Amino acid sequence: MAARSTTPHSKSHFDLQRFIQSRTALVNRALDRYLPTAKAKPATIHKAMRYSLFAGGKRMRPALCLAAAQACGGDEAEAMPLACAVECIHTYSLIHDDLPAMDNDDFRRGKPTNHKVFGQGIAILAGDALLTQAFEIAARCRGWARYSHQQIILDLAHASGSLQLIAGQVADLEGERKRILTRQLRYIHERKTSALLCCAVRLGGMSANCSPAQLAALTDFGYHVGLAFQVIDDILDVTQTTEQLGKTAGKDTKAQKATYPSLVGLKKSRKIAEQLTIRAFKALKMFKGEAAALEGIAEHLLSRDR
Ligand code: GRG
Repeated sequence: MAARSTTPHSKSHFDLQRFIQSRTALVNRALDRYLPTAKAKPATIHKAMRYSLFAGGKRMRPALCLAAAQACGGDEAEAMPLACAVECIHTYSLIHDDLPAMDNDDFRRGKPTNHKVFGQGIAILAGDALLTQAFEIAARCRGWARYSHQQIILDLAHASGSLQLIAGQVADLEGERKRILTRQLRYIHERKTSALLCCAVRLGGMSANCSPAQLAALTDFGYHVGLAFQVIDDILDVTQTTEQLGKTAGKDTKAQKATYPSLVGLKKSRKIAEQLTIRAFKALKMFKGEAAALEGIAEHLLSRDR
């Protein structure tokens, strides 16, 4: 893999598997604490929220958030509410994305989609509730000398609002069955995928009271990793099975959606994902060895098979 040759850390120095496993366990425990219990009334909505949240997501956004805090010398526990808030927003977006009025999918995270189990009304409300819950959780962070509560909440709201995450989804919906250019595809990827991923990285840095230069580097890293993530997602959609992905494979082709593989082919798409990852590595130069977890995750996201 081309990206590996530019990675300053070999896998022998950093145990990524261990990092991901341990942080996933911590994030799951924190999410369980932050959310109302499944018995809290009305139980249906809390069961539905928990159903999708604990369905087996890869937890890559929280991992990136915690890794960014680590890279800036912060305490990962301080970043935890922000890591969990991003995961709640991500899960809400998946629940809504799967609805019949959107991407109409029956399968997500290896299980029937939320609306298949709870019905469309509850699925819409579960998504809404997770979005709201995210801001309640984020409000629990303490705020830092350089980054106030207000700035943290603004960052999260901007990434998930109508100029970013939602804008990407709108362009995605409107682009179906249309011929679009790579420039327009990049616009969609920047918003529907990269914005929230980048926000996770930025919030991790902010929780460590990072310097403005560090925040700029993390933003650069998050932007490029986010784009690479979606290119790989497009590739996996046409190369993997539904069982491997835990979500319906081949959906993009069926919906006649423009993707990197459909526009430039699989080989060039892989090259683009590698180049974006190399670009992301370069952004981490200033961390001089403190960003091993971020580098490891970026490399893992490039070579992932689900
Ligand atoms: C407001 C009605 C309404 C809908 C919002 C914003 C939105 C719907 C959907 C977001 C669009 C979307 C699904 C983008 C794709 C991002 C992506 C590649 C998600 C998959 O992420 P993974 O692979 O998933 O990290 P897991 O399940 O592992 O967490």
